[in-house]
Amino acid sequence: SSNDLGDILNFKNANYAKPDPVYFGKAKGKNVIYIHLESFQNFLINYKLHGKEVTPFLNSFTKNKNTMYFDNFFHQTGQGKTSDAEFMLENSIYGLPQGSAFTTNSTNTFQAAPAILGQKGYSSAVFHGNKKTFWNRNEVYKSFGYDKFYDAGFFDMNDQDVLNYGLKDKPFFNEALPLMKDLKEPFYAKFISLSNHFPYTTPEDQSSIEPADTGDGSVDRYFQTARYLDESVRKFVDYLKKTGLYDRSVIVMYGDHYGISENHNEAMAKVLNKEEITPYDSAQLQKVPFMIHAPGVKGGTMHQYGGQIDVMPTLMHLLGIDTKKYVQFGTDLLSKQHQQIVPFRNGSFVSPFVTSVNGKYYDSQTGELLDEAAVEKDKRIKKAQNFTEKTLAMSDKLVYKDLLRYYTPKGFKPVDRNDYNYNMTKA
Ligand code: GP9
Ligand code: MN
Repeated sequence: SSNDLGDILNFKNANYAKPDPVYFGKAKGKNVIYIHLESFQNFLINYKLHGKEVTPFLNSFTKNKNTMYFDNFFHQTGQGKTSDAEFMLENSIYGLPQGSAFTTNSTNTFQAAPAILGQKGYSSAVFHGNKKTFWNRNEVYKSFGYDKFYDAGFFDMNDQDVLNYGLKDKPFFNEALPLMKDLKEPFYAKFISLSNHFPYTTPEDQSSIEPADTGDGSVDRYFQTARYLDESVRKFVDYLKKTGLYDRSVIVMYGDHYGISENHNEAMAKVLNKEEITPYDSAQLQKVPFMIHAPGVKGGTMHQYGGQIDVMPTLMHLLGIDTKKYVQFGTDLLSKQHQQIVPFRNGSFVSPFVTSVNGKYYDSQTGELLDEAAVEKDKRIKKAQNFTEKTLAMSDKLVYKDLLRYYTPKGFKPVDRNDYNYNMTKA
């Protein structure tokens, strides 16, 4: 109903965080290159196994002078896994409490990043070495306004190069390079990697690091597939440098969700050199890397708390597009008004002061469980819990009732799904 929409518009207006002029428009007109780091958790960054860095390239990228690396950044996905991450990054709207919005609500009205940028002269494309129907991408990308979708049909899916869900990352990035020549600049392009995915199988002859020795196979191999991803991305970025694209593009890297579930806590305790993994540790383990490399922008390690819901407004503001008129549930990480409360899909949340896990609260700095009196005393806790519940409920209502049908931001042209099809295959 119009009341629902009105509530949501009020809510988003109240939560809007205005851009910081230091960053606003600093990447105006640049290409955007998203690199999706499959199942990549932040603990891998700077982790040493057998005395060696697991992901030397990504580690160095976090320290690049033009990279902003967010080290308190969390995934917020639910059952929709990869698709939830994509959904949040493209829309700043939460994935659903059950299932995946990609499958249940693919024909909804959205005001997604490719559509907004498309109306500012950007072309857009997704590259992914799996069938286009997986996660219903070929349908939902139309609603997002993606011009092109280079799925498995564009790649050489020979037996040797295919593993698990699809094309291995090295041939994937290699074969994507010539396809990129078709993209009209400025472009908004997303590269979804695949090899670092459960059950983390990498042919032994292709791994340049020994497995870990916890005795839990998937945990042990996780380091090897992460190294493989690291090498794949290094080559890709080298190419971007060679062609000059590196200087004309914002490169955004993000982990989509955890790789090691709580079923592997025993092995993870060994990996992290802890006696046990507490519920607090589990929540903190939901950190994934988030990096923005923008030419001309001063980099550094940023400690503000945030999550995937915040990516779109952050990026839009860097590109010089104010998000005020759009319905978005996250806020610009670089804004002074950014809310450092990171809701998880199950209603728990993290923040700099408290970590909430299934109705229990822990001090975020020490990991100590807070007793009822302490929770009662710190008024911020109840407020943050209420905010978490409210923002998730608003977001769900918006998706379930397809409410953006009734709201067209001024100057935005609604997406016509008929303008898009991904039936082309490679020549
Ligand atoms: C499939 C890939 C993996 O194409 O993106 O999805 P996930 O299993 O991680 O949700
Ligand atoms: Mn995934």
